[in-house]
Amino acid sequence: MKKVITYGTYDLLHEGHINLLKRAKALGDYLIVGLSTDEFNVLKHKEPFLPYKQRKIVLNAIKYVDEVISEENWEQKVLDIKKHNVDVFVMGNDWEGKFNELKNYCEVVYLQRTPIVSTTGLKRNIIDKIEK
Ligand code: C2G
Repeated sequence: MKKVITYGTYDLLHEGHINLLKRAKALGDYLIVGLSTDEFNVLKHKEPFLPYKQRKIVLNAIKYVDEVISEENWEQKVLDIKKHNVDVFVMGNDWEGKFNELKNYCEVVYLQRTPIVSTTGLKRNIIDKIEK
């Protein structure tokens, strides 16, 4: 079984996230998502709308996702790759080149980001609508 892993905050799920998860799953048979905890998002300078518990429920409901683990720090990826016998590490190409050291442990693939869509943009649309 070919195992794929990817990481992210996955707040306010949108087409870009789904496109990434769909293509990541297509690279193997089993997709693990390392979901950023609320505490790790503070380190990432991100303030998700949804807390980790809710973001995990949403991800677990997606047909491309086979397992969700917590992402608590920048350093855990190598341990995760070894622990879960991961064959492919995938990220959107906004991270192009940032995780190349993982090539010592598995294949590293950066996939084209879906243009235009972003959680930040969604948040702005929601706020604009509320303020109207
Ligand atoms: N993504 C995408 N297209 C978009 C938006 C996001 O392909 N329009 C991808 C990102 O490239 C990433 C994944 O969807 O691979 C999750 O996006 P985020 O939740 O924003 O992830 P991020 O905060 O970048 O966390 O250790 C890695 C970090 O946890 C990555």
